[in-house]
This record gives sequence, structure tokens and C-alpha cells, in this order.
Amino acid sequence: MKILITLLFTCLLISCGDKTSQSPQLDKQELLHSELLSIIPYPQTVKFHSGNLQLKDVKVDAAEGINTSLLALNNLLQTLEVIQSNSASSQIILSITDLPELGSEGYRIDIQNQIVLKANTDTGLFYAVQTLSQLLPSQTQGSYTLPKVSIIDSPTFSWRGNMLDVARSFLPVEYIKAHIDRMARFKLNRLHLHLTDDQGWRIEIEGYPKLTEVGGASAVEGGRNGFYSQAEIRELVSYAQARHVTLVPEVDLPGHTQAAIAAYNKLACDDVTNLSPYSGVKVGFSKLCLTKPDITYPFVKDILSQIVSLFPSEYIHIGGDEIKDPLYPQFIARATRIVEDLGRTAIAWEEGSVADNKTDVLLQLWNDKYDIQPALDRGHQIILSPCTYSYFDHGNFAGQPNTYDWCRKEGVPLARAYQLNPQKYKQVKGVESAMWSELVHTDSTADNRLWPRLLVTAELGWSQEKNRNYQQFLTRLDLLRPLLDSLNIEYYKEPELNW
Ligand code: TNX
Repeated sequence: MKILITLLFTCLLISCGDKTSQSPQLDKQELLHSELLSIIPYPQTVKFHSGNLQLKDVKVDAAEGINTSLLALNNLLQTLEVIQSNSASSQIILSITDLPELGSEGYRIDIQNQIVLKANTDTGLFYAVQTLSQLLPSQTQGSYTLPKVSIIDSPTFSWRGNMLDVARSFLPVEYIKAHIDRMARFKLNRLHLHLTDDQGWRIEIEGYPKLTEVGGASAVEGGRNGFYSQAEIRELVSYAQARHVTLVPEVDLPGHTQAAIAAYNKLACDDVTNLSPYSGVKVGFSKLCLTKPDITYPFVKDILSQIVSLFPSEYIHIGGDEIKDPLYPQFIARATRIVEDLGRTAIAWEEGSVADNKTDVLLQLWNDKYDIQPALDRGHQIILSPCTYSYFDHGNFAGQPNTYDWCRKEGVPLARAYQLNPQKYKQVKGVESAMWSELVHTDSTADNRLWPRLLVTAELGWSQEKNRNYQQFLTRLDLLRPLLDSLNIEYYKEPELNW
């Protein structure tokens, strides 16, 4: 059957008769006949039963203590104007089970004469609701047809992430909230915020008002300045928690620190003359003065203590990229220990692997060619963000205006992003795509760079290798376009889909 749909789709996509630039023409019903569901990320196992379930009104029966998933279900039913009533003919049952194979995020859906959602946790049920929502249309209809299926699903990786660089150009609270909502729809669960860099400092730190007065006022040329107050951070953290997204904060140290240095000049070495705010795009020129430990380490400790008190994330990112200093390895080792003493675990960009870190420190691989093997041999786990596949500041197509191409001159088209095979790497904690913002200055540009490519990240992070097929992905993606529209996403109109 799968072969059949692949052939059918390929035929539609490339050229059968004069259909050269036609988009895939399957609708959800046709897809069902081919035994493929329009779901991203694709679930682990799907078993079709014969027939459909008609849904008009429902009775919802939820076990006690279920909150976020019930809220998500109620929202879904409300959006689709499905009336809830005790005398309804269909029932949706949400229950907590104890099935080890589902883990903490997996779920089961059984659609027969009723709809039964089961998981070990509220998180699993939340994801079951997201899957159910993708089986339904995004717009209201009088009644709804659901295929009779059984789905058993759980993620491949616990870390399914995206990084937003809010330092070069700021993204407002409302955008971050929308982004969290959108991520959660596709079971992405880590939002890494790159909060500080040369061009800006974006988080309020008590006792250091100039970090935001001076550091928050600058931005990359053409970009947005601004910062998050601690109250806003708390609000974002709880907003994300309710959607099963963990906010992972990054304070980039000891390089990429011109905004901090412009705010507090003493953080620079005494011979440094460039102490001004910076709005260029070059990297690798600034650093905290590592030969002034009495100034540098108390600063680092103060900052990280407040970061830890604001963000419940188990992992705290200390940056560590693109800097040359003989004391760099000592700095990284000490910074990762500071995080550990605060009860958390550090993440560093790949270069941090040269330091004497404890092996639970996570390393984020960004340069495809970096030799991470010695760190793997010592037992470290990695987050995969190889730039030739996962850098979404690179073009959706070669030569896209206002995109980088330093890592891959052809850019990172959707098809290329999908070619990353995490299973080829070892000791992988998960995947994370990165959107740097030197050239991304508005919400709509951010949408264009992130979508639909972020759906690739969702699928690579969740779905098993055997369930990943690019042509099928395109078919599913095309069918989910109304969902992207309903989320007001200003996605890149992918020509492969004739969008
Ligand atoms: C490299 S990847 C950087 C960033 C830039 C990005 C632009 C990494 C850890 N550092 O500072 O914004 O390239 O693509």
C-alpha cells in the first residue's frame, strides 16, 4: 500500500501528463484508502479497522487529575463547534494507564465506536489530543468523519527542539507564546532561547540594571531591541509548561558578550578599547576577561543563579561558541561546575567539549565537520543541530534574500532538512533546529524561516526511521496546510508543494 501511495504521489508531484507543477491532489479521505494518515510527526504504529466513525456531538469522560490534555480537547471541540452533551452518541474517553512501552510521552488512540485516548501521563494524553486534532479538519463542519484506527505512539527522542536567537533581534512575548503553541501542536518540546549575544542582552537580571538598560537597548542593524522582564519570563515559563514545552535558557559565555561589556565595562580586559554597544554581524571578537577571575566568576555565578531561579529546565545552556582564549577550557569547566552546583546540568556548544567537563554535560553539535568523537568516547550525549541540515537562518532555497549561506551555499531547503538522519549518530539526546536572527528582524520573516521546515524537526525528533519518507511527508504536509493557516503561520510557500 505504501508503495502505491508513493508512486501515486510521485506521479502527481513530478510529471504525469501536463501536471508538472501540480500540488498533491489527495484529500484526507483518499489518503485513508491508501492507509496513510495526515499526521506530522508520523506515529509509530497505525492499524486501520474497517469503517468510519461519524462525530456530531460528544460526551467527554476524563479521569481525574487530567488537566492540560482535557483543556486541549475542550479547545479542539470548541473550535470545531462539536457540542458536548451527556446524551451524545459518541464518547471520548481520556484515561491514565500503566503501559511501560508508552513511557512518559507516549499514548494510545483507539477509534472504534468510541474514541479512547490512553497514556501514562497528562503529557501523553496531551499528545494524543494533538494527533486527534490532525485527524480532524481545521475548520468547522456540521459533522466529522474519523477513520476507525488504533494508534500506538511514543517519541524517538526526549529532546525535540528549536532555538530562537532573540539576542541579535528581539522577539516579543506574544510571538514566543504563539511559537510555543505552534510547537506543541507538532509535539516539539524544547524551546531554546539564545538570550544574550554581542548585539543585545534580553533578560532582566536583578542587581545588574545596565544589562537591560544598555544591553537591552541595542540590536543588530535593522533588528528589534528589547528584553524580557523577570515577570514576563515567569509568565512564559508557565505558558510553556501548560503546553509541555520546556524553555531552555542560554547565556552565551565567555564570548559573544559585547552587550554585557558595553553595560559593565569592567567585564572586559583592561586593554580592550571597544566598549560600545554593537550592531554588526561579525562574530568572535568579544569576551569576558578570563584573566580577571575575581570579576568574571562572581558575575557568571550571579547571572546563572538568577537564570536557574527563573527557569525550571533541568538543562541550562552556557554557550561557549566561537572564541579563542588560552583560558577557555578552564572557563567552560568552571562554568559547567557552577551550573552543577546550582543543581542543574550544563549544555555547551560543541567547542565546549575541549574542557574537563563532567560527562553528563550535554554538547550541541552545530558544525557538521566538528570531531565530536572524543567527547562521545568520554560518554557525553549530544543534541544534533548540524548547520547543513538544521540552520533555519539559511535559505529555504539557494540565494533567498536575507539568509545566510556560510554553512551551505545551496541553503537548507525542506528536502535537505529532511535528509538529516539522527540514527546515524550515537549518544543522541535529540534534535534541534536553530534560527539565528542577524537577518531575521520581523515576526513574519521568522515565520518564513521556521515554517514549514520546523515540521521536519518535529518528524526527525519523534518518528522512527522506518516511518520517515519524504514523499509521504509532503503529502501529509500539504493536507496539514489548513492547520498552519489556522495557526496564522506565514510559512514559506514551498514550491515543491505548489503552495
Ligand atoms: C554561528 S552556531 C553562530 C552564531 C551565528 C550563526 C549564523 C553558533 C554556535 N554560532 O553566532 O549567529 O553562526 O548562522
